[in-house]
Amino acid sequence: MAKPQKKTIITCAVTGAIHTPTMSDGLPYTADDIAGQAIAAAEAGASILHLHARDPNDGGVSMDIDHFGAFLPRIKQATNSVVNISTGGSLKTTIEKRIAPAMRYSPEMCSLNMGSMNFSFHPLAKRYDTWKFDWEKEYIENSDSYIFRNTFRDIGVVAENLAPHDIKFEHECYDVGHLYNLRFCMDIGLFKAPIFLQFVFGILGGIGPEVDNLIFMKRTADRLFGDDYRWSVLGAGAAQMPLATTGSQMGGHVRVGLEDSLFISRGKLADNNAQQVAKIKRIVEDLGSQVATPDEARDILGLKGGDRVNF
Ligand code: KMH
Ligand code: ZN
Repeated sequence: MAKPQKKTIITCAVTGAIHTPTMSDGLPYTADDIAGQAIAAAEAGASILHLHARDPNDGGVSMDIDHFGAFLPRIKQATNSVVNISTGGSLKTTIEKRIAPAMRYSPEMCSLNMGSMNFSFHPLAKRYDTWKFDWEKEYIENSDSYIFRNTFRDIGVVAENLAPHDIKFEHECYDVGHLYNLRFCMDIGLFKAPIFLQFVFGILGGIGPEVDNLIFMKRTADRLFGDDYRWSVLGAGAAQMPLATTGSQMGGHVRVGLEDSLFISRGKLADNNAQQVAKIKRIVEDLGSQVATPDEARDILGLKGGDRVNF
């Protein structure tokens, strides 16, 4: 009998906030555009939508529950997608503010960053002369002195406050040490298997986007978590499509979206998120896998179900 084809989950990170200023017209920041692009990404093949909110007046990072509330119900009505709310906030937001949207809307998933780190994108400031909004240049220039704070206590605050909501975390691991942080958190009972790892490559401050590093992260995860984990690959910037392709061939799931790269190919800005989703879907299918539907993603990750969210 033929072996069933592997199902690959595509996550689309639609807008971002921490390190994605608005210098591409393709990047959505109003509720209408975030909802519209999220729905189109779902139609193109994304079964998980990783969502940040932005202030519609200036495109700035927002953890305001009303800004999330302006697009979440619309996405739910129009798609069967799994909604994943970010707890990343900006590099200046407190952990209490960062969990407020997930507490209010109780999504099936939310992100959880697994360690404190430098998280810098200051080299970008030299590449642009014009900015859409006043805050962007200074925010980007000063990112060389920001610390993305995710201490063990912060991780505990997220885990304990969100535990009653039965939310599956997208554990974002930007370096090998973050896998060990997660193992420690599991040993003290903060998270239950199966866990979902997002290996993040190419952030300045984290591990670089080389295939060797992907293999190293995967081998380390195998050693620490055995069979009790699912995993996905996120390459920032130019590494996005190549690493997603390699990761999918190694048995992983993939994350694309304008949050992590504004481009669709070398030097060419993407018009929208759906374009990137369609591209990785084409690649995954051409290489012999199938793309998971939202219900298949729920099954693979052990999610609580779209009827148990609060929006
Ligand atoms: N864009 C990722 C590299 C979060 O939302 O919690 C960072 C991120 C963090 O996705
Ligand atoms: Zn994010």
